[in-house]
Amino acid sequence: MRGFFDPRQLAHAPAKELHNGGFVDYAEKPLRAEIVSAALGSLDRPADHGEAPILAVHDAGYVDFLKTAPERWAAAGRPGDVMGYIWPIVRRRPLRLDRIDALAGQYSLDASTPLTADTWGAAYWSAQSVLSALDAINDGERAAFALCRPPGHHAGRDYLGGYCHLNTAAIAAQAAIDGGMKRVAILDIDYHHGNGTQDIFWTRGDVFYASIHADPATDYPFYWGHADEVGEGAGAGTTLNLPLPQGTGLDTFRAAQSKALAAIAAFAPDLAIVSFGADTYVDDPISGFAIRTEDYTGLARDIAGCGWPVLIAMEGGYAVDALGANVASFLAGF
Ligand code: OKP
Ligand code: ZN
Repeated sequence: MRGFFDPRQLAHAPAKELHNGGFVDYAEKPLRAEIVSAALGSLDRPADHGEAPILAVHDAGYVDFLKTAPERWAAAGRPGDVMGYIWPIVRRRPLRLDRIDALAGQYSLDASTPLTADTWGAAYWSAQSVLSALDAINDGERAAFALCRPPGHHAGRDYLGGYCHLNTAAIAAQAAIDGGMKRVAILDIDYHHGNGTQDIFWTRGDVFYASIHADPATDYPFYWGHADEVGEGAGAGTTLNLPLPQGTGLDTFRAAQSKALAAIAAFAPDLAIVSFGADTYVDDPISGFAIRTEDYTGLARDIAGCGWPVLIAMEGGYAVDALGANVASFLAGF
């Protein structure tokens, strides 16, 4: 299987994140990608597809914010990474404010996703990696892997969050459709619900979003991923949320995945994109499922057996010691 990764994706390295009322080391560290890249060996560098496929999904003002916020932050005399601390949840009036703190609130979902001067470049090449994986599928590969880091599924059209800036799965899905595919399915099997992907395709009938994740009543992102969220308008019925309790192991997870695969089969996609997070692993430090390294191969086989071309985009996975083996186990199923 061909895989894609660019070393420029490593440069994004925020110092700390806000966690449980204090600052801790940033969990989404460059080492994650180094370990996966080393475990897989031959990953190719992506081609540069430019900004157009990014702007086909993301708001231009938001993209400008990602590019310019770090220098504006520094110009305001701030020593650390860019982090919002006020969120315009009330939205009383459509104000257009220019103060960096106001913009950080407008364009972010949480305070666990700091920006550095290297974030835009890393996110840009993460998006190029997923676009090159799509190229490989268009060239006839049945499966392709993108080592996306930073990850993408929490990023919406105009917001960052959950360690994510550009929604790589969404960028690939939109590019596939713009390239002539009629229907694309996204299967999100990261431990966390992919709120950004869901939001982006909420009213779309041509992109099916199915997610298996920890119950948002107990886990991030809390406000998305409940079972009654099914899409609206032309997208009514093309969102499927299967929340599972903390402690979920292989059997329950696999049964949920079979349900998702059956729903996707009924949708008859031209392409399936898997948002793959290895944070369902039993020893993941920030998650609570109980999938074991050897389990990932069977889960991937179930997906491969459906017969669609499959693009695998990396999302989370924070147990760095096991991350290489977990990703290799999953890809072995294809
Ligand atoms: C990203 B992905 C405070 C809690 C914030 C954010 C979790 C993001 C997970 N540290 N945690 O889905 O793996
Ligand atoms: Zn996750």
